[in-house]
Amino acid sequence: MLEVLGRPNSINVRKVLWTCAELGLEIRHVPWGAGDLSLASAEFRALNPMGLVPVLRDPAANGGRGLVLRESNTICRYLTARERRHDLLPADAAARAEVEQWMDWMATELNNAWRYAFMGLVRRSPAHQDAAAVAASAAEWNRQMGFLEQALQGTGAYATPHGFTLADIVLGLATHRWVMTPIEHAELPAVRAYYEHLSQRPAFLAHGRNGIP
Ligand SMILES: N[C@@H](CCC(=O)N[C@@H](CS)C(=O)NCC(=O)O)C(=O)O
Repeated sequence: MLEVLGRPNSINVRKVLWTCAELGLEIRHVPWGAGDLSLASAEFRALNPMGLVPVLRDPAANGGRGLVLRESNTICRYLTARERRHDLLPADAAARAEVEQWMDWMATELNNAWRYAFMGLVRRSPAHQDAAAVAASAAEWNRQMGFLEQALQGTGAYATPHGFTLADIVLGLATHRWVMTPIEHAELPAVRAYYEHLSQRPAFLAHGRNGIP
């Protein structure tokens, strides 16, 4: 059976859990990084020397020799390709690139924008309590979310014109994080409507809009 390793309050783990649910995959979920399941342990480092979650184990891959994979976006793309679900990740190169540019943007520009404010306000990290830096991070976070607002105003529904895709899984989780973090939020009506629209999906309610920021 497929195994997804990683604590469920990690946004990167939740990308994989939500993707598995959309694909209808039966998985074993082991919450490494929570409780006694230390990411510093030799057992976990043998799977990911970088000590980060998520990790996917697919024992049936590579002709039965198995596959151990890290990097949340790569795992989501792998599972989608494995299941031949071109609705979630188009086969057409141009359409696929339109999906992937949002996945890359979320993991780089947007993630960098929210890090300080999120760590300070939600995780209450002692190293992220400088008020000016929190305010600057929140302002940049709102500015970046404005790009999603523009896109959603154009499509009227999802991030790309290609229906619900992997882009919406990563952006749905990012939107949830933005909504749940106690910053002064920019007025972004299309983003708010997107959040409600995604909430019609049971997998988003289970793995995204589930009270965990
Ligand atoms: N680029 C990686 C980032 C993975 C990552 O930063 N994971 C965090 C959780 S969201 C982690 O494992 N942090 C270490 C910890 O929890 O101790 C990915 O997308 O999978």
